[in-house]
Amino acid sequence: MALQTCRLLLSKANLLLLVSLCVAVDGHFKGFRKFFRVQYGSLEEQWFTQKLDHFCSADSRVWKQRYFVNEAFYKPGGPVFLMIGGEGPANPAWMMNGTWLNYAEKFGALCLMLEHRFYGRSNPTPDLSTDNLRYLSSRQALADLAHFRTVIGEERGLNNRKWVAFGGSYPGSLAAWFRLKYPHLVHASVATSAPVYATVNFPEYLEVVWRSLASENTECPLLVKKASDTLVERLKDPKTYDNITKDFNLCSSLQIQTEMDSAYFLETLAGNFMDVVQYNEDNRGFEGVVGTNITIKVLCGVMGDTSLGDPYARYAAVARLMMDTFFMKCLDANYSTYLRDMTNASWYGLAAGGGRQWVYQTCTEFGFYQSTDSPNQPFAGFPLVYHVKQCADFYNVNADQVAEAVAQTNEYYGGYDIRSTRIVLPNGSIDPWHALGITKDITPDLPAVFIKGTAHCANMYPARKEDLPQLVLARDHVFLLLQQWLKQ
Ligand SMILES: *[C@@H]1O[C@H](CO)[C@@H](O)[C@H](O)[C@H]1NC(C)=O
Ligand SMILES: *[C@@H]1O[C@H](CO)[C@@H](O)[C@H](O)[C@H]1NC(C)=O
Ligand SMILES: *[C@@H]1O[C@H](CO)[C@@H](O)[C@H](O)[C@H]1NC(C)=O
Ligand SMILES: *[C@@H]1O[C@H](CO)[C@@H](O)[C@H](O)[C@H]1NC(C)=O
Ligand SMILES: *[C@@H]1O[C@H](CO)[C@@H](O)[C@H](O)[C@H]1NC(C)=O
Ligand SMILES: CC(=O)N[C@H]1CO[C@H](CO)[C@@H](O)[C@@H]1O
Repeated sequence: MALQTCRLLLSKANLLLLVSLCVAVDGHFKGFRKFFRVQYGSLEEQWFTQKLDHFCSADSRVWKQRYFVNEAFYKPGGPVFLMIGGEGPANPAWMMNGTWLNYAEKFGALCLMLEHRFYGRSNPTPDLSTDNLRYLSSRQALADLAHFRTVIGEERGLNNRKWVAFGGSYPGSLAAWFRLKYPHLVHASVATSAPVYATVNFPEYLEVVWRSLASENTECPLLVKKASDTLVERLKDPKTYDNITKDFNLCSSLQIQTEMDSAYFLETLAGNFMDVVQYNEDNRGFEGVVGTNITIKVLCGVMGDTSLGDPYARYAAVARLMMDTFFMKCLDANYSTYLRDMTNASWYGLAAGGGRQWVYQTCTEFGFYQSTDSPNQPFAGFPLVYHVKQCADFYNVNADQVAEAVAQTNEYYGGYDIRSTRIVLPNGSIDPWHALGITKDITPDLPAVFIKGTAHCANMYPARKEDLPQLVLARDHVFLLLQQWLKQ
């Protein structure tokens, strides 16, 4: 989100706070542009004229889409690398760091990054009203990519160059689908941590969270479960609310009026673990992301620290650690506030960083709801109905419509059944998203690259000396595939 190229899909409750996919929020990068100018001369943001609705020829409205170019590595005759933006602002940090640039250097590639419509500064409509969000979809985004590819190819004389698409998380799926749907425009794709299968209910996410916590310490998820169960039990008795308010440092005294209130509160707390697991030890610091030193090891350390009291007290200590890390004075776990922010259609609203847009895409295309509906996971209290109800609350989309939209998405893209060539699909074993990814080679031309022990999009981040040997190998593996494919 995130995803941007790859934050994607964190728990929704934290979207308001943390949106920044694999290519994260550019707001963190003050002074960044200045540095760019010095380094490369031409890394300013640029604007591309795009149609609002690619599927209605009668609609001639256009808007400006943001993109970035890095020509530093380009050698005439080289390929063109296109980084696909996702569910958050495109972060120009990716034009300066990232594994794809190492590849670009070796292949003499021109590097482009296109921001996704409706995210960051690529704002096609005057606001984010539900009516305007009709133009937000992966299909429109792919059509944007196709038109961008065609026009830039003509303008810069790059039509007969080989184009390679890159993306992580939701943009990873877009990278695979771009090759699938527009094979004449893109020669190969690197689709990292791509959830290619849409599903309304996604309880497997929290199952992987259990396993990833257990891989640190088998006790850890059991302690989390104990804490979470205690909390759920206490929530049944309003006399405990004053204590809970203090324990979790809530911004206003806890009131539970509806199931949505308790579910939102419980999901927010679980989100601390979900986000840390999803990004565990990823090298995201270069994007300006804070809190990268909070790892599974740190959280399990707190959960195992008996000096802090019972598991419930340690769970509260984790929440306070996260607040300190993200400079939050208190925890706002109020569904009414969330509802108010998520329904604000202004580009200046608190959810316009991507939360309102991304949840709309889940309601109208993907589902992906990280529910507590499986018994084999540590949390409780935010079932599928809670997630789906938000579609109605925020966009007036009902449960049947969500189910139908998700089925259509799989019908349109094929889900796991990808029929194409030259798409590599790396996955990380502790990333909860791998459960919807491609985990086995489909054909020799559609290989999966499995990276044991790494999290979401790990192979995209800049290399560093602490990287696991299998991560280094995975990066080399992708390089060798590209080398082979660029000769074809
Ligand atoms: C609130 O916490 C205090 C101090 O730990 C404890 O004595 C009291 O019983 C708790 N109140 C309720 C209603 O659980
Ligand atoms: C949540 O926020 C709403 C409006 O913003 C307010 O009326 C309500 O009292 C708050 N509830 C809690 C539990 O803080
Ligand atoms: C990012 O790239 C710049 C310029 O090449 C370099 O100076 C910097 O050390 C890199 N940062 C990271 C985190 O790799
Ligand atoms: C993480 O880093 C921040 C900033 O450097 C530091 O203040 C904090 O204590 C660190 N937290 C942990 C758990 O290491
Ligand atoms: C939406 O957010 C903007 C920016 O924060 C604010 O000015 C506006 O009043 C909000 N609108 C509503 C209806 O709350
Ligand atoms: C965790 C996971 O699903 N990993 C899979 C990633 O892809 C490889 C194939 O390269 C599978 O063997 C792994 O099981």
